[in-house]
Amino acid sequence: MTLTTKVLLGMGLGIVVGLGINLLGLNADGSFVNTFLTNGVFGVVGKMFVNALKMLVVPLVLLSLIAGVCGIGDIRLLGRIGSKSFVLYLLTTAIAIAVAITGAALTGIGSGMDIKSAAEFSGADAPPLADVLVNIVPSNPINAMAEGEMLSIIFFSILVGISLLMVGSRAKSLIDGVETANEVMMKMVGIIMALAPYAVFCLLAKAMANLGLDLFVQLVGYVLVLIAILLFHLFVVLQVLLKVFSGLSPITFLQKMRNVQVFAFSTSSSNATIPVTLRTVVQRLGVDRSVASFTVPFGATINMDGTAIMQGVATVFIANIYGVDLGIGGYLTVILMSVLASIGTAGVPGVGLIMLSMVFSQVGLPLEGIGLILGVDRLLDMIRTAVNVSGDAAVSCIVAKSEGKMDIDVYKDPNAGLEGD
Ligand code: DAS
Repeated sequence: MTLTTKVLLGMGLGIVVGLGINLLGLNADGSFVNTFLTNGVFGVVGKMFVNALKMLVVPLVLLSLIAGVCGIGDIRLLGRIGSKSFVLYLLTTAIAIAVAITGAALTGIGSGMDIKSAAEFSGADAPPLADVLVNIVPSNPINAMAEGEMLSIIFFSILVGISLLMVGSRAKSLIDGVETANEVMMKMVGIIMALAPYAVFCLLAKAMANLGLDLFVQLVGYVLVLIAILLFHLFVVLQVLLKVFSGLSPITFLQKMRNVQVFAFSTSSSNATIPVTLRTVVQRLGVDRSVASFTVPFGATINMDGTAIMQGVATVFIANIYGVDLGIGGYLTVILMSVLASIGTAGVPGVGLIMLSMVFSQVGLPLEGIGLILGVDRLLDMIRTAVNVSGDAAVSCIVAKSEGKMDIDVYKDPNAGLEGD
């Protein structure tokens, strides 16, 4: 049984058990069920899992960013191709998160839940945006890591990566060490995510027992709005950008990207999909290998439009659920955090959720809110990973076309790259 199946099973069982407890009236304050199950076993296991997610954030961002920047290999590559793809990746992610927040705010998902009456959480005020920008440059990087100041950690990590590249071959052993440490972090993410089915059961059982059908209906709204915005970004935003910036046919692009999207959907991992993305972008879409071999892995590391969309929608949803008014400054901070968080998010299953705890911390939302959406996240991760890799391929085409490093005949040939398939 795959992890995805186990998580979905945990989600279903958690909802059934939690709703059963709620509807049978077994969750009265002080009752056995409330004391030993809802706020006992379920609460403890859920909080331990959320803590484990938080535990991963700092080392994961630090190492995956340094390794990602070092992965560029040659500082000179940061020239035209590097800067064009970097700007386009940030642009698509910023558009994604802005559309996500606007769309989620317009739908009002999560509103009307008086969850504070559960006396469980209260959101602090989001820090002013000016303070957020000042804090990007840490006065003490070690303290920033200890305090989980993520913007500072992201700034410091990128600076370390660029500096390692500038040192060149003498830093090779250190770069190899960082890359190995990053692999260790990926294994830790895998271990924590393997526990997700049990945590999902406990978190959803507790949430449903305390909040009942209202929350279930709100969760359905969250899933539907998020999927709608993900599909809008994939089939409208990315295709308009492809057409406007390269003149290439969006229909051809989507037809040829289908296999890549299916692979990304089934693995929930941009990194695992890199070989498939690379082969398709070069052999089916006609992008010159010298461009694709940089833009595809670079995109898998720093470009996560689907993840940023999830973070935007989840932030609006949880802010509404807990009655926290983020205000314009708060949402601008979320946009900045999500764009930067997506840079620091490695392309493996579930890391978008781990980065979400970073976004929540920055804007003062209760981290326990992650427990409410954790159960449905695995399915959503599959869809947003397909969106992530599509963004990587679209930008690769735009950059290659602008550099005259694209074989248009291959792009237009429906059978290109299918030899031997
Ligand atoms: N699964 C991640 C990826 O590989 C995205 C995420 O976790 O949001 O792109």
